[in-house]
Amino acid sequence: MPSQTAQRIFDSLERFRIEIPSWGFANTGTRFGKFLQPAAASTIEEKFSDAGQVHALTGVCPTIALHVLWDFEDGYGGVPHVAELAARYGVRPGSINPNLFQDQIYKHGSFGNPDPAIREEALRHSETSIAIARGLHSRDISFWFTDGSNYPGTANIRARKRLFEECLRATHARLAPDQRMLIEYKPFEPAFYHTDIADWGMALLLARGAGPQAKVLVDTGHHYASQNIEQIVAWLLAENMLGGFHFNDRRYADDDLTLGSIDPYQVFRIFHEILFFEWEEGRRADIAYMIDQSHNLKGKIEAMIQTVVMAQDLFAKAALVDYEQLRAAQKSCDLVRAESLLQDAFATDVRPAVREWRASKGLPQDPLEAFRQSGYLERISLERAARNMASAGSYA
Ligand code: RM4
Ligand code: MN
Ligand code: MN
Repeated sequence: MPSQTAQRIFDSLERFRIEIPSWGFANTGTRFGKFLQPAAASTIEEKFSDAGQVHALTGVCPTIALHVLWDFEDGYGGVPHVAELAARYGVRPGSINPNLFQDQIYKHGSFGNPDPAIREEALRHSETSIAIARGLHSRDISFWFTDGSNYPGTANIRARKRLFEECLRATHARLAPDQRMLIEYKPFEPAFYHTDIADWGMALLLARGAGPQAKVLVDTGHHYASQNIEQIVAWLLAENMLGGFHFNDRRYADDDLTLGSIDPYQVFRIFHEILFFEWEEGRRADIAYMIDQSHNLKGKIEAMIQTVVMAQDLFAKAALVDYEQLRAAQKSCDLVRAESLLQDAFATDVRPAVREWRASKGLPQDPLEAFRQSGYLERISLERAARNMASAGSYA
């Protein structure tokens, strides 16, 4: 491989970090049930331990996203324990994800709920989440709302929009100057008729209205089939409103499949838009790259390593696009040349250089193989099996 290409790959890997979600290590399922895995993590300590493995083997996952409620049973009281686990397992707390959907009170919504007492409760939870983030030196609080309705006429869509604007502004006012709030959108599920924050335009308007520290979070699974996600990314970048990603792949809906398992070229195109923007602007985009996946059939740690490796490969490929030539080809409307520049970069086998980079960092060249050899999975399977297999496999 010409050394210039290898150098570009190395440079791209030096800067690429991706956050893994605590919930990706836990038993999860579908609406129809859970398939229990003997090695799944069920405590916050086990999640940190598993995340620590992924980071130790890949070197690029220094932070773990945490879900309030699932990871902080005692709310703010859990902060010292989590800080201690972070030190012990070598991964820092990353984004803090409030949970405004699970409690019974949220049946008709949280920030969009017509009942002021429930909105108050939701605001209190958001405040706690911000305090947890501050206590753990986490910058980002990622909000995902399930708010919406299932049947026409049952909700006042405009009134709920106003309520969201108010509550998001109130939440923004609680942020410390160095914190950000990320607003995630999703077209449907669990609401099936209307969702209050259904797409990137709604998230963008609400983030703008909330205040300067609010940005949009793009979950790649949260789009209608065949939607052009990289265009959304390009627009959000141009508006300085892209805060971060939840990466996953999908075939039909919000499937939370392994990144790049269905359409790696799309992930490449997303990375390309970001790197092209950075080259043109001469500055880094401040983006939190995060994974939001749940593997109910694959081994969880293996799938997470597979995801991270795929993300690195695709990011490195995107870094190989020749921007000078691309700009010239776009200007002169040389369509085939312009398109080929992307295709050539995508077709480059970056894996040998990525392996070399890992070796240069003292990391295993093949993190998945290293994990399989490590004996970690066998050990935790023995330790956790009895508890896991005794837990509920059904949601009924
Ligand atoms: C949602 C959304 C959120 C995630 C939950 C578990 O579909 O993607 O980001 O926290 O799932
Ligand atoms: Mn998500
Ligand atoms: Mn999702």
